[in-house]
Amino acid sequence: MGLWYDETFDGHTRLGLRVKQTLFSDESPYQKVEVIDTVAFGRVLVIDNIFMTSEYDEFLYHEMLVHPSLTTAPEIERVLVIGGGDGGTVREVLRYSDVKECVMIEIDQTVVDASKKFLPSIGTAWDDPRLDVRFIDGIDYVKHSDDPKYDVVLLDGTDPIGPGAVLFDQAFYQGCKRMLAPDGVMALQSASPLLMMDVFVETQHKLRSLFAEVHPYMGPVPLYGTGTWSWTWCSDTGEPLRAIPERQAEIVEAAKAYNDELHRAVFALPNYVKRALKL
Ligand code: SPD
Repeated sequence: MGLWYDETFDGHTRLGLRVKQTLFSDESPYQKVEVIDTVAFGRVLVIDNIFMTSEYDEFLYHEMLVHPSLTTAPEIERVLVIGGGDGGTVREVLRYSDVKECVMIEIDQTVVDASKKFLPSIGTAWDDPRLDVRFIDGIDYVKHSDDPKYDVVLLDGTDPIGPGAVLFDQAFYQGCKRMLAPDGVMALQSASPLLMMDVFVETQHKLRSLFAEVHPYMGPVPLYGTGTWSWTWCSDTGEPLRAIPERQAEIVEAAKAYNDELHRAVFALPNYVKRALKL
């Protein structure tokens, strides 16, 4: 049978991957960081026993986090990414020629160093001169920074468990909004509505208290619990379905999943989600 690595979700359900070998394992000052090589999902980044991303399905997550906001924001010159230490999110952001500067705030340098070494197919844009990676605390940054405002803010955090839980706090979202230009767009991963309905609904309420337009959208990510995942598009102006065709044209050829039809489709919510959100 060989060796298996399990992520246990709620004490009752787990997803197991058959492991070929462990490539990296370290206890950083913040968390346990591992990279395992698996039979079915290729190399997988694991943080505190939670599967973060895999070579097999990372595009489904990263393209969906990035492209609905980058194709709809009025300006995309300055982009802020919080988290995303594997490099998949900044890779997608830097596909746009209109992006002049992408600041990535990641608290844990161990995640970036391990990803650069063991997940080179995910982080293909580390050497892009527009990228500015800072190993500092994102909470502190959005609360106190006097950097110029950003056109787009993307939150690529972990699950709301352990140290990652603060990335789901109202105070953190307020800070992110403080860093956003008035017409800017923020997008974030917002958990699985099936597995974490409470977190999902609570997150929507927190965001609705801050932004005039809050639109969750959904798609598959097989590596994550239940395989059903959500992201949320937020802004005070603008509309999530009004994508700029020239921007889409620039990235669609390299995209493995994103296209205009999918952009429209992911915002269509199933009834159980609409009812939970009283839409
Ligand atoms: N259940 C795990 C959710 C992790 C979301 N973020 C992943 C980071 C990939 N860049």
